[in-house]
Amino acid sequence: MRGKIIKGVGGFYTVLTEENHRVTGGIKGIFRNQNIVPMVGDNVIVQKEKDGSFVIAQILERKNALLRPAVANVTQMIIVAACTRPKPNLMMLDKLIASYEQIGLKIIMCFNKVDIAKKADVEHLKQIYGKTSYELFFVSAKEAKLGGLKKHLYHETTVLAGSSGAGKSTLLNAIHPAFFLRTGKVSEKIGRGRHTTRHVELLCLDETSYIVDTPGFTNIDLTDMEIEKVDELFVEFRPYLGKCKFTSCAHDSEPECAVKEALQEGKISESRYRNYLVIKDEIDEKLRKNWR
Ligand SMILES: Nc1nc2c(ncn2[C@@H]2O[C@H](COP(=O)(O)OP(=O)(O)O)[C@@H](O)[C@H]2O)c(=O)[nH]1
Ligand SMILES: [Mg+2]
Ligand SMILES: [Zn+2]
Repeated sequence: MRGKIIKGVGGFYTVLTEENHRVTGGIKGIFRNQNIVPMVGDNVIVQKEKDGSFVIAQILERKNALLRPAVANVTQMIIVAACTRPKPNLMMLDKLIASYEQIGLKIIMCFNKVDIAKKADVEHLKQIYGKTSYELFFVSAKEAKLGGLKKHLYHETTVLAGSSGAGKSTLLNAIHPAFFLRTGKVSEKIGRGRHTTRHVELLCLDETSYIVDTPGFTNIDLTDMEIEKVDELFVEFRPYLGKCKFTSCAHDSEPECAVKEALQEGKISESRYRNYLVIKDEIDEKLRKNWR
């Protein structure tokens, strides 16, 4: 039988089969010797053994494998940030975006809590991210006003990313109340408890639509980013790359820089441009530390 791993705990995996059954089992002995570790999101072949138990007999080729959270075959990311409370950390947001661009994932931006946001906060975010090519949604998860976001979740394996408190779990509950995700302070308290596990789980909207909620990140690893290629990770820079006077232009203080011209013309936002420079500085600093 073919199926998809939706959960894995202690060497046991729950697989949603194509016949829409949930079966749980371990992996075939030969895998263990080969050091192959199945991941949530893996498409697999499940076998029924003579004793009635199930084993994963084959892992089909992965299209990609995200590390945090550990999920295979992700097709898109929805980056969730609150318009306010907490005030969005645009530096962190741009780092997240860059890290998913690096993997080549499709990105959707979702700004939540419009119900309590000032018009100016919303306009500010629209100004900045409206200059990227990402689809933008301004929503109120609390009031279940999702502005057409839900239809983007079908036939995709979506990971929700963004800092804790942005409203990711509330958003998923608004999309599909049967998810029953813990939200708010309660979940934070439970999250710190000793007995809590933080296993990644694929939530099924339907047989072809999966979503992963994440607890939220605080730091993003930029170590495997190439400093010369950070500009490519900023989508709205791309039309200008290769058009600067110097082929190795870092778009910083060089003359006749096409990226800086686009910035002056307002085609690239100050905020994104500044964060681009900061990301490069941080990579540079890390490289230097490693050399010492
Ligand atoms: N006013 C308002 N509060 C929200 C909204 N969405 C979530 N919240 C609140 O924000 C807090 C964090 O929400 P939660 O879904 O747990 O965030 P997560 O950490 O990203 O999963 C909770 O107290 C929610 O009730 C919203 O659209 N409007
Ligand atoms: Mg949550
Ligand atoms: Zn340049």
